[in-house]
Amino acid sequence: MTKKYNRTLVTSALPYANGPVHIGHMAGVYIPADIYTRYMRLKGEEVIHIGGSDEHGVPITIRAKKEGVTPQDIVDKYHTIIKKSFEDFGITFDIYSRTSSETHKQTASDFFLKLYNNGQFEEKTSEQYYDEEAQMFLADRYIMGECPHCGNPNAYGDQCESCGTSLSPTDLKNPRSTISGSTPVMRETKHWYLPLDKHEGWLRQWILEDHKEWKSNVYGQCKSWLEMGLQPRAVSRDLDWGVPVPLADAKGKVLYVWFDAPIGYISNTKELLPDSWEKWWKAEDTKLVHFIGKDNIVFHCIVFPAMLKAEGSFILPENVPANEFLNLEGDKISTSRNWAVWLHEYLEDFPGQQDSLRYVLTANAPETKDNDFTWKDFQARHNNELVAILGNFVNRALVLTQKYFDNKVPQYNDLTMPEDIMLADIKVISNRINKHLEVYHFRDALKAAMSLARIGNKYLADTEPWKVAKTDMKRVETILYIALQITANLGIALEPFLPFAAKKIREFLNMDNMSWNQLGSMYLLPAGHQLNASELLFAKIEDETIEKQIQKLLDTKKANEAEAEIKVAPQKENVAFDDFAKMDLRVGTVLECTKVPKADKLLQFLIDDGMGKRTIVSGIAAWYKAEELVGKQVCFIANLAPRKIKGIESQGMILSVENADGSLSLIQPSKEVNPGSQIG
Ligand code: B3M
Ligand code: ZN
Repeated sequence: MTKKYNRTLVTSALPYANGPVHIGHMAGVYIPADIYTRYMRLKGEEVIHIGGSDEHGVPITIRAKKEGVTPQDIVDKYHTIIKKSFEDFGITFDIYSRTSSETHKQTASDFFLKLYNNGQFEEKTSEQYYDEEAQMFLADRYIMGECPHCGNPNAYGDQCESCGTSLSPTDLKNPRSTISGSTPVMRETKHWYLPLDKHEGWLRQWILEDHKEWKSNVYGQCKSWLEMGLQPRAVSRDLDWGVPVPLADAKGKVLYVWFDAPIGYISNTKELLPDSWEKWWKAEDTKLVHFIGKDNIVFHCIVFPAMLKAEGSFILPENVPANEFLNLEGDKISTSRNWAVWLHEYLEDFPGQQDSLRYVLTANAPETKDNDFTWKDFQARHNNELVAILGNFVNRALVLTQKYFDNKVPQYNDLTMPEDIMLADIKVISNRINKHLEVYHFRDALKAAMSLARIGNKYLADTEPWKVAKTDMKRVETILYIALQITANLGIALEPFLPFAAKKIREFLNMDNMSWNQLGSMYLLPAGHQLNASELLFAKIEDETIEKQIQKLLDTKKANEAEAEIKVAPQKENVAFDDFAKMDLRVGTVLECTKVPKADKLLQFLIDDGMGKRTIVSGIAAWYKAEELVGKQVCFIANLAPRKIKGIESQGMILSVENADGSLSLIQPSKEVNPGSQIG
């Protein structure tokens, strides 16, 4: 007996605010969540869709350090970009908030404290790498060293990206801190752990017995996690970016991002419904559905449910219909390698064509296994399905009505045999769309919706109203009456999938209201109903448009390969400190700078070296204009024996660094110093 729910709470994974959203996010999480939410709304169900940016975690702090900004700068930038992308693509959240909000910090803190005060955590002291220079404990991604498996000198503390082995920091040889470069030391630190092992019993029952209906990819992953046996999981980290652990003896510690992020669903609901959020999260007649990607299954089916159970007052998810991954042109989508189709960039190249991408990402969705997005397939599906089937049928039905009946719905006469069968088919299709949507089979649901257009095209091809018009207009009235009812059904059926096209169809039909339970009816538009002017729903995508996209990816691949080619020069032999101390390194101010005649690489500097003036010749003319360096400060070796370069006596060497692409950039003090200051 299926349980009766009075409301549905839809959540979709909170994307990390350290980069834009791409087609993998959309296919995996956000289009499915939006289809389901729109469907529930269309049915008149009480439903809310909760989303937001996940703004904590080490990747954000690493990006901030790399860009020389604060983590808040990073999340502010990408939260805005992500939010706009979702709006542009018609992903209908009831709220899209963020985990750096005050409401979230308070909610996550309170949640932690309730579990802490109820003794739901285990406290453990363990040894962790500490950077004495930076005076901070090092999260796994802040430690690099030699991979014990493949010798990669730049393996991370949690994984070696060249052989893929997952590691822990103590596995690394010659570990070094990515913050200060120094060798980290082990130091004791205390953290709080959620004892998942203690939740194993009820999780087994709840998932493996009570939720056999979950998608096989989700059920299977949970089963293997449970068979491996669950371990206590840390819910805190030594970091300065995140929700502070609300305990007196937790200075410098924050909630682990995967503890605080799912609580973001709750805090965002609180923001949306300050007075009534609890019924959505605590009443047994709420259906909670999490839309996520497969890498988040353990957090949404095991960790977060254990947190909710330990807290004691929350409901648990009814379903977690996670999708698998979408690849791009046969390769894994990767933010760091820029191997992605970014939503905001797609819209720059394909303005107003959100539905083409929504269509292909749904028709090709990785619902039970990883799938691949190629630009050729995108073009083929757009041209052969959206243009040739959907757009073509709608256009013919409307153009013929304009031509024969002055853009008004014609009379409806007796139906002969062929229509009866076809009309029955339309009813069957409408039921099929509902059935697929109910169980999150969005690919099948979209295919069923598109079959309405296929039936319409076949009907017009079989009845040929343009020929019949010569002899029997009564017959043409019936044919076009039916064709318009099918068009009206498309204006409803496509709403969850292609909201922009569905809206246009309804506008062409002058269909101001639309109710989902009318789907399958052949009486949506009464005879005499005035239609509006119409236009083509979709234009063909030409080869050169696609070639441009493919070329863009090839350029990215080349840039990645070039970067991968970069072999960092091996470290030179160690030198004794005394030898190093013989070098006299100084800062000087550029008084004059000119190009050396007939030497396109050389610049001649006159430097104020604090002791007087000196001339130095340097080979950086390819990368700097002489005039832009006057007044700047440069680092140089003062006691390098003078030598003649192109007849000019050069007294020392100006220091610059050579990048992988061979370009040179000057080494300069980060602040103005007195000329002649010594570098040590
Ligand atoms: N920020 C997204 C990811 O793993 C992660 C989801 C959190 S949902 C609470 O890509
Ligand atoms: Zn390795």
